Amino acid sequence: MEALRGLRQDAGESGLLSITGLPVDEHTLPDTPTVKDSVQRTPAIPSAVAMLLGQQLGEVVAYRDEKHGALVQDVVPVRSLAGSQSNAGSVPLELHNENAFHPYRPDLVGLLCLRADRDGKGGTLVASIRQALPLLDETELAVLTSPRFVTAAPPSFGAGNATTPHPVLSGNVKDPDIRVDLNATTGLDDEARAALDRLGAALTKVSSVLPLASGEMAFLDNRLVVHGRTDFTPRYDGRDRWLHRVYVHFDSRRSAAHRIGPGPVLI
Ligand SMILES: O=C(O)CCC(=O)C(=O)O
Ligand SMILES: [Fe+2]
Repeated sequence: MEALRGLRQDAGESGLLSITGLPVDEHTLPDTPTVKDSVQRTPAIPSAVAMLLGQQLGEVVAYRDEKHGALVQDVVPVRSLAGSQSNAGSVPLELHNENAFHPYRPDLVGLLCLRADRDGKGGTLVASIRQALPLLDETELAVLTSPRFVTAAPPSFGAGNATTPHPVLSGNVKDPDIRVDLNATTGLDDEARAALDRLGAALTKVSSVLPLASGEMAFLDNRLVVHGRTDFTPRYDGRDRWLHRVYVHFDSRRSAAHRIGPGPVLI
């Protein structure tokens, strides 16, 4: 509990916290889902664990237009989406803040591993802006902190809609927040595009694989950390890699205008 409180206060250099030894029994788990937009709606121990830890940290929220607005979502490979830049793909997934296009993106992303990739290959990639910042120079930082970037929404959220121009780095210049999706954010001019390339290279350089084991849950501070995924080889046989995902907001009041009624689902 102290570690969870610590994450809320300051997520440290790596911007994440990993909790191991959670009650997930790989042998009694059902098959890994294989269909698109799979979610957890019936109670089970792993989904309860993901919810309880998420609720301990803040308010678990979801988005109406993503995975049916369910609070606990499955991250599993789907055959028809194998080549997509999405959590259902199995090609390399580029580094991104979760829902970077959204004005009320999650503060934390929680990933609970039910089944790790059997080949030990598929894994979450993480990179913290705190580690990448020293690799950027003053000129690049000046560009990245200016509103010279837009981020496209994914198809499920009505593709074609892009954000209004936003900075990629904001807040304290010495310890900024990051808002970027290397697959969906574009610079509006040559200088902005060049600075974005440099940021992408710096993040890639400091990125590492988060080796999530079954029964391990990581919470990533989505204001400091971008994440992605390595490629891997799913078999779609019920034994593929399987994560539960939850999103956490620290202040649920802030997104009131984006909520559907009083519940935790955002538009
Ligand atoms: O598969 C993963 O490890 C992460 C995929 C991803 O970006 C997500 O679930 O938000
Ligand atoms: Fe993601």
